[in-house]
Amino acid sequence: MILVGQYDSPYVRRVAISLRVLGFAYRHDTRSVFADFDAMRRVNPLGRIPSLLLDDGEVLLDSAAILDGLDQTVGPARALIPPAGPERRRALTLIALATGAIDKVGAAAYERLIRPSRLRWPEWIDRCLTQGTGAIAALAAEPWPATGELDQAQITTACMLRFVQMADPDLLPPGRFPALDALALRCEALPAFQATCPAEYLLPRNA
Ligand SMILES: N[C@@H](CCC(=O)N[C@@H](CS)C(=O)NCC(=O)O)C(=O)O
Repeated sequence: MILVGQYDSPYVRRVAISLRVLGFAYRHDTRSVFADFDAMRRVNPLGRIPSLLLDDGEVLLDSAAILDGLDQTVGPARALIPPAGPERRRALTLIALATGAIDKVGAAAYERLIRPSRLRWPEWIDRCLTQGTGAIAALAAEPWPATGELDQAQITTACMLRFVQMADPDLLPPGRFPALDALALRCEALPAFQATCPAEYLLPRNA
C-alpha cells in the first residue's frame, strides 16, 4: 500500500497511525498537496490528501473512507471504531468534533497564512475559530481513558491537538485543557505517533 500525503496533515497522520496500530505495512509518498498540485490531482481529482493506493490498484480517497476500509479489513473485533450501537454513535460524535475542529482551525489558518493580507476577512476567521475552539472545549469535557487500547476517537483527537498546536498554538496553551494535555502526552509517546510526528506545518505562506 502507498499512503499519499505528508504528516503535517492530521488527516494523513490519523490514517498513518491507524495503519501502524492495525499492523499494516505501507510506503509513504510525500508529494506536497501544494507544491505538487498537478501530480496530486492525478492521484485524487480533488487534489487533496490523504489517498491510499492499494496493492490491487484500487485508490481510496478521504481519510474517513480509508479508515472505514481498514476497519472492515481487520473485522469488528479489531476495528478502531465500534461496529454498532451507542459506542459507535459516541465514537462518531467525538470524531466529528475532532475533524470539525481540524476543518475550522485549518480554514482560519489558510485565511491567515495563505490568503494575501488585503483579501483577508477577520470576522470569518473569528467565526471559524469560535467553531473550532467550541469543538475542542467539548472534547476536553470528555472522560478520556488513561490506559487501554487506542481507538479512532483518541487517535483523531490527538492528531487534531498536534495540528492545532502547529497551526495556531495560541489556541492550546499548556494547562488550558488538562484532559487533552494528558491525552496528547499519552498518545504522542507511542511508537505510531512518534514515527509520524510532523516537524512543522508546511503551508505556502503569503505576507
Ligand atoms: N475530508 C477529507 C479532508 C482532507 C483535507 O482537508 N486535506 C487537506 C490537508 S489537511 C488538503 O488536502 N488540503 C488541500 C486543499 O484542500 O486544497 C479527509 O478526511 O480526508
